[in-house]
Amino acid sequence: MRDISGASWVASPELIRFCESVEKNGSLFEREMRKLSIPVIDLFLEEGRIVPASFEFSGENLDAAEDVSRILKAFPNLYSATGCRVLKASGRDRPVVTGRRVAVIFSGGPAAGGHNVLVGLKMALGVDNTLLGVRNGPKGLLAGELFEIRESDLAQIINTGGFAFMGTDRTKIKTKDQFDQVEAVCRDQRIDCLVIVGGDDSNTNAAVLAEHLFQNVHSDGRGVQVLGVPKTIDGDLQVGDLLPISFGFDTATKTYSEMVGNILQDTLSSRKYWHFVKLMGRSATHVGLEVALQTRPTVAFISEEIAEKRLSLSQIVDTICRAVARRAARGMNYGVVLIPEGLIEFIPEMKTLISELNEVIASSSELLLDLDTIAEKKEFILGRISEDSAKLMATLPDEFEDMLLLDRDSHGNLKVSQIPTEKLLIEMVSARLREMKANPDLFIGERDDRINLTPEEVKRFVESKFATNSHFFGYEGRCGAPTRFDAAYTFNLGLLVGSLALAGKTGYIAAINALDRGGQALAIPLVGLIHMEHRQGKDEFVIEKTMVKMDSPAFKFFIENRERWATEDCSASPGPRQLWGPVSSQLPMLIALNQGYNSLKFDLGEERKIISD
Ligand code: FBP
Repeated sequence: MRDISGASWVASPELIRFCESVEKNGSLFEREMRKLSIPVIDLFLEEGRIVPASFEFSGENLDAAEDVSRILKAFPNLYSATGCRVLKASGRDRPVVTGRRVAVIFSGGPAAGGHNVLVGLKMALGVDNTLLGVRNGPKGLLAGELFEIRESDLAQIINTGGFAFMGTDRTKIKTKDQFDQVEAVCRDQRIDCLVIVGGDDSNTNAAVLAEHLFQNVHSDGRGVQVLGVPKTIDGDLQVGDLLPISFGFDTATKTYSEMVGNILQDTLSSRKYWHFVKLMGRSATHVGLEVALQTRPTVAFISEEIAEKRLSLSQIVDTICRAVARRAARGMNYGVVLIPEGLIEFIPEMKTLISELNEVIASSSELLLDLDTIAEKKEFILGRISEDSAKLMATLPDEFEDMLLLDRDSHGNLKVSQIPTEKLLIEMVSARLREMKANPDLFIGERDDRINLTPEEVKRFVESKFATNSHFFGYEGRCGAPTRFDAAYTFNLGLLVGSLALAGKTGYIAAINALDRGGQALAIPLVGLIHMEHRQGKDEFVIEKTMVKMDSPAFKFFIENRERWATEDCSASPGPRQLWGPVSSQLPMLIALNQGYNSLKFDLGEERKIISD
């Protein structure tokens, strides 16, 4: 008789050897990724070799975001060094520098392409200068955790996702002691230039550090240059047409778009679920807008529009219920709703409620500790907020009430990103649909504020099922292997920031624009981006986050089409990220639309094999 238990199976020795080598060198995919050629901006090439660029005034001055007298007071050295003048990279008089020590740090959340910044930076510095990596982000910088990045490391990290090679964290360097600590580390490790790869907050920190370290760090009176590289999947670090996008946005949105596209295909196949998908992206809704443009979901909310139109939570619930009822009336009991991560904070009444709760909880923290039960704490807090906020609280499901009351971060703020808004909306929409089905006459009819359905459609809606699933797509998008755009963009950003380091510049963020026509490498002065904002009761200098603009071509395209997406099945499935072939050169739609490009195709120069086999 044949043994079918598997006990006598023998694996092929050849295959075992192959599996062992995959185990050592990463997956087949990772191996092939390392070999992927990368487009290089023409300017960084000379006789086929990669070389650093020099810089000259581009002819463009930024309109300072802040009153210049305030900037001069807070950043006197930096302002005198850079002013608001934008520089452009040039192939003339390339810097010939040796012996410079540059340290690079990742700051904040991971984003795809960070490792290619390191590869580009190292190649721009060449063999005559040293690149040091900082372990574990700003926390590691304060502790002086630096190591040398060697040429042999590049072959391992090129085109790989995540920030794993060095690690990252969110420590904010803000106290005088911390600035002095950074200064001491720079002195001890003889650092000439610090490159900060981060988002709006980290680049604000870069400006403050650039001012602090401007001079007298080393015994000969020299300071330390500080430069920034624009990173964040949120896409909210943009400077008009000078800096169209931060790196990591393309990979994150293509990853989410694939997942949302697949779910849309599932709804069309099984025809029985409504999926509520929350998308990472913190406050701004660039991620949500791009995914909506790519996939055409049934309903998608843009937080900035909610704030602009001052929509209430109840109106948001109503928008979904109308789409559900209209579709149910036609026998379509399925759909996908996209919800931005920060939605809650943009609903004016919720914003007021959250800030009132924050204030009561912060000012009564000791009294609250003395109360034993959640019910007692709840009664105490609810008695101290406005009547409108208390009424709004009463409409929220219990689980969310508790979350709003109790969960605070170390600064005393509500952890909004952890609020499962997708589940909150499912509960509220389900409750409203039950009401609508029980009393259809109150909601359906010919008046403008009602849904106009025929008696037969009303019957179909009342008898319909509303089955739901919730999802949160976030961390999945931050560390995937970079798309071809992010791989190329970050490698060139690395070459650019390395060139700025060799050219002795400080207080700039590296930027590349003209993404559809070969790429133009620029340096934007950080002081030109800084403005004053009131945060947690204090005035602070910050780089403002770029939000979705209501008059932007991408948003207008979305609103012109969303009604059709809600009623008809016209979803798109962008599929998995492509690294080879025609689809691989596609830019985010939002960027191409807003920058006025003629096509979605990016062009950052000719492809080069960066590391030889
Ligand atoms: P950065 O702006 O630092 O790149 O982080 C972006 C982000 O991914 C947000 O979209 C999200 O809200 C947040 O990080 C989550 O942070 P954490 O890693 O601390 O959970």
